[in-house]
Amino acid sequence: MSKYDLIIKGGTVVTASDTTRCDVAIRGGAIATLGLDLGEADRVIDATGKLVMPGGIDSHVHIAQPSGEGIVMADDFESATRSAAFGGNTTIMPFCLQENGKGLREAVTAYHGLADGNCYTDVSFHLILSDPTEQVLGQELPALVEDGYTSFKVFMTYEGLKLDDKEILDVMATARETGALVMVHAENYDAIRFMTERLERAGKTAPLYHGKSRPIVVEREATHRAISLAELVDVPVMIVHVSNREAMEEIRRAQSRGLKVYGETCPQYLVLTEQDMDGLNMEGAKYVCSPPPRDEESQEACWEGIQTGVFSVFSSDHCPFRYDDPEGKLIPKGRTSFRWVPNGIPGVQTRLPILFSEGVSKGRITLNEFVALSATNHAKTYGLYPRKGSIAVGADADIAIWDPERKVTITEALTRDGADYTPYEGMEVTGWPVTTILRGEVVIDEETLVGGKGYGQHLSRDRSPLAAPR
Ligand code: DUC
Ligand code: ZN
Ligand code: ZN
Repeated sequence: MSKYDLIIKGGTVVTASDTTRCDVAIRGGAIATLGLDLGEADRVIDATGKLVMPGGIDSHVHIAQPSGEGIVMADDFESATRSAAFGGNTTIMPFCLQENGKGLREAVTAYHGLADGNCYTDVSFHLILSDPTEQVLGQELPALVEDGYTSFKVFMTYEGLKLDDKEILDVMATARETGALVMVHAENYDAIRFMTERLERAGKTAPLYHGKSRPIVVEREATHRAISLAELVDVPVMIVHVSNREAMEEIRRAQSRGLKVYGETCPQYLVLTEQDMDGLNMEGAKYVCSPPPRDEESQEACWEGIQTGVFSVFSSDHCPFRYDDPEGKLIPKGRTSFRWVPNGIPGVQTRLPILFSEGVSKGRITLNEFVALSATNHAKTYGLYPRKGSIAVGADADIAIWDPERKVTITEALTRDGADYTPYEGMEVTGWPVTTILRGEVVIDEETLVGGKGYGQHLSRDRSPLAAPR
């Protein structure tokens, strides 16, 4: 019998802190040894000339989430996790949405019904609180945190999802008591309603006006308010999907005052702009997401936030709808106003190639920063570390092997999610994940799917030290 199940030989191992020429030996799904001349294994993968990095963790994706009457999300757990694996990911973190008037536990049970046995990667659920009743905050939530659902998202906008400030304070207080982390979608609901009504009255209803209805000030104000509420409660907070300088500066200022305020940005804020929503007919709907893509200055600001550590996590906010589909972006009501166009774009597979190419290959970030932003910081922030997010003895053998020189043109044909388009069509990237390994099992082998659906598991998480009050 061989000493190991698998050895990855000849590659350069990159973690958030180190870059080392060594081999990786795996046994029983975990990393057993790092070194040279490790001996025999059942299988050896030659990674000469390649980078051996922790499998990506995407801590912000939406799968099979109810999204309004007549609208259906493009992915189920099978297609989303398949696409994630092709993109070099080994864990993704979708949301369990509490539907209004219903309980949270009910939502969690329903999502497990959809996910269990259907995943190519590991998954771990966040919760979305839309109805924080006394029962939910006093009983359901503490029990769920105890069970390993240690983070939840609140929305400051959207009909049916939006919480008012008092409700957010109540949720934050519960997070403080239970040790969970609150994620905030920061946009001002009333300001968006005000702008939307004015634009519609002026006949400005095309997808382009989605961006005009929620300008930067709307996000900046809500970001400031969310941080202030968290400060009042003395609880850490994660501001998700930050799109521009003003919101980024709010987070930076809070961090410089010693507050535990974390920031996330996404590919759409680095490479798309508002102009993408200005397509012929309804083409612009393909890029409608919230917050909306901004302008080139905002892209620069997001890079600055990445380079200076204001943003510790880089996620996709994968939220896929088919384009050419009356249950997707072309829902008939969407032609009457941007307000009805489903918000969200696909991107779980393209997140890391875009960050690698625009970041590492173009010299904006180091390889180690790439690993921190793509995996390690997600694991640390959300209570998966040290089991996930690094290449270290004893950790799960979750590994992506990258060809740093490989040039690829992103196309719809290449993306393996359930959407019928990619917002990054035609983009050329340098650097591509070729092999993805989940807990020692090869899922993607030289760009071919070989893994079994159902090997992916749900992960219950610890409370993160980053979620503890100061
Ligand atoms: N917020 C998200 O986090 N994802 C998609 C849509 C939205 O508003
Ligand atoms: Zn959001
Ligand atoms: Zn999202």
